[in-house]
Amino acid sequence: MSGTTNTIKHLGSPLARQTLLDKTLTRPVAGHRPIRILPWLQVVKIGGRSIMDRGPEAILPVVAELRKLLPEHRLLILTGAGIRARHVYSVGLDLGLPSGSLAPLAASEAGQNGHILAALLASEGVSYVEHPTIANQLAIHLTAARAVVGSAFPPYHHHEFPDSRIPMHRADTGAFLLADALGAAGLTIVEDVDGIYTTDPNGPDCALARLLPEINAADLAKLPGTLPVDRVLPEVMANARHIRRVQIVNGLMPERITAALRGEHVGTIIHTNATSSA
Ligand code: GWN
Ligand code: ATP
Repeated sequence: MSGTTNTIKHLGSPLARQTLLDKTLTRPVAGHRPIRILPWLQVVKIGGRSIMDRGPEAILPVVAELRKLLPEHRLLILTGAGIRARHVYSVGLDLGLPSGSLAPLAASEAGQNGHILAALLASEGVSYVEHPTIANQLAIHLTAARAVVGSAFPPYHHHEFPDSRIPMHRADTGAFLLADALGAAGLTIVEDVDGIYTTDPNGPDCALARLLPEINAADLAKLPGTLPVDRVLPEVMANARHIRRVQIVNGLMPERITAALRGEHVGTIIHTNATSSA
């Protein structure tokens, strides 16, 4: 053997020689629609303040409805944070904590609500699963049970964007990011109002509030005033890869959750215009 044989293995990669910042160069490689990891999964986000904080009066009918849904759908049920997170925000803000420190404090409240909901569904084989389990072992858990419960809050922790002192990526955003990344069949957000109104139906201008049966994410981003979902949600929706529509329904009328999962229009539908462009 001569000893001069070149044994270096060259890895051909269409992205090797170019900047990842130029979309005209990355699009031919990265512009395809990603696979749907769990295309049969329905994601349901249950409001922390709007449902869980109301106690048994609101929670038990929602639990009964979810229980009835199990033979029909496989569910990832995600919970929001609610009033305890608002309390911890105010304590933390008084102490000068940055948003990156407030984010995990609020997130743990979303997890607690999930533990509560999972306990109420445990007799059906439903468990609370941790964030790392959702990331890595969701499929096996959903093979063992028709549904699992998790925290809707995204675990940004100290990576939370410092744009505002209150963490901007909260439970609605976390639920959407998961549903879209998993290529789920749908996302339903359960609140205590019939959907998105032109102005808060429980606010000072409630007499002027008009329900918006549907709206696209770009128009929602421009809607002035408050929303029943995270302000940043429509901006995140602008980059949706799979989820084309999200429906916001009133969980105080729990039968609307079932109707929404069957594709009926019973709340506000937000259209995302999901595309495959890079
Ligand atoms: O603790 O209720 O998961 O599923 O964002 O991180 O702040 O953690 O910092 O697997 O990893 O409090 O401990 O807590 O809600 O988030 O969890 O019981 O590292 O199962 O340990 O990404 O649950 O918790 O709060 O979701 O949203 O141990 Mo909790 Mo949450 Mo449990 Mo989870 Mo965070 Mo883990 Mo995590 Mo932390
Ligand atoms: P979390 O899960 O983060 O705890 P949540 O989703 O349960 O929160 P809220 O963030 O309180 O609940 O959102 C629901 C509330 O938003 C409604 O009770 C309503 O009063 C209020 N709201 C504000 N603006 C609007 C709007 N434009 N249309 C509808 N509801 C609105």
